[in-house]
Amino acid sequence: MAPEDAPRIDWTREEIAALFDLPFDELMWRAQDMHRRHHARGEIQLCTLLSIKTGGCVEDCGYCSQSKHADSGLKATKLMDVRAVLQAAAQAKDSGSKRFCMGAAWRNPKDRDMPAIVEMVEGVRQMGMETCMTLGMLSKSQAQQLATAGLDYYNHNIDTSPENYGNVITTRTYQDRLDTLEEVRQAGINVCSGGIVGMGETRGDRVGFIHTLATLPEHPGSVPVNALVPVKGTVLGDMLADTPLAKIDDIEFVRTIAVARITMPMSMVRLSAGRESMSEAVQALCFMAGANSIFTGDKLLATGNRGDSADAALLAKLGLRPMESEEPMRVPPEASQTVDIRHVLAAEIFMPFP
Ligand code: SAM
Ligand code: DTB
Ligand code: SF4
Repeated sequence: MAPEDAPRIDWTREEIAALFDLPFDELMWRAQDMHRRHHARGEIQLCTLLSIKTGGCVEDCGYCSQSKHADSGLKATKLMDVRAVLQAAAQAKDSGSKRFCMGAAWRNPKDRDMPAIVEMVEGVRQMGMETCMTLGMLSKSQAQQLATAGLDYYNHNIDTSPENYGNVITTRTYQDRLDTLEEVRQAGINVCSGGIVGMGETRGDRVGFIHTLATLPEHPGSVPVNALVPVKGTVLGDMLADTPLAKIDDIEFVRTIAVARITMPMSMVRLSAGRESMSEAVQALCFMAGANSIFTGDKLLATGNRGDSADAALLAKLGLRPMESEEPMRVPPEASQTVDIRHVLAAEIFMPFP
């Protein structure tokens, strides 16, 4: 790796703001160039999400339909049965998913939940899929139990900048989130952390959001960037319904993806929630900007998603391929300068989903 490509964790806010300020074509060029240096070009990882415990959450995240504080009408459920989770995972594998993410609407897991959670991780790993869990805050011992079970990634988002955080969530602090990320890292589990744009935050908040992630002791292996899905009955969903102008500008969303790619070159950048209402052209720009993972299927956790056939058609239209390997292929910079015949061949024989 060329020295200028080594991941940096000393980014300043000024440098990140300057990236956001670049002319759009220059920003896109730099992001795509960085992407090709570190990732197999044209490959998108397909992930499936399953809500293993829905609704009734005591936290007050202003975007979330699963919070007890929201008036979204969502019915709370108990933790799913291990067998049902493994059945859903088997179906996801059959439809081509390489990564299975399990999410629970908890502030944190209770110790009595851990044996079932561990069985879920072990079962999904045995199917050969990458595993990710998002269960809220973790204690050291819970992080260690998940690591021992073989969990690949733990998702816990910082969601926004430190300054904006208190406008979105009051029941746990930014530091609580960073502490959980540190427990996860120390347990040896890959960190998955990102956030939401389109919550009425400023450009400065988006700079601060990326700055927090890009200056962690190690970059998160995975960075989900969600576009707010406005849900009626949530603080932010209602705010957006009342002030439609607060909706994030499409180009600004793409810029956020590009800056994430440039500042965290090795990370998977996941184009996560919000694709259902995103045009295909904007999604295509996000892939050009370096997003290389999506959630497939017609449901995320509690909200809708585009569905497999629409996504298969989009990837085919764009000539993108579902990622085969579990981990992104690290392409040495020298190789990225020349045409790699494997990609050409793969593109020629590409069939959308298996
Ligand atoms: N309860 C756990 C927690 O918050 O850590 C795990 C699940 S939670 C649903 C995971 C993430 O999904 C949140 O941190 C947030 O970034 C994202 N999210 C939740 N609701 C969303 C919405 N309406 N629109 C966009 N992203 C959302
Ligand atoms: C993340 O950052 N996005 C995914 C995953 N992590 C768990 C979840 C998005 C949830 C969107 C709203 C919902 O369906 O409840
Ligand atoms: Fe609870 Fe997670 Fe929703 Fe926040 S985002 S209310 S912690 S389920």
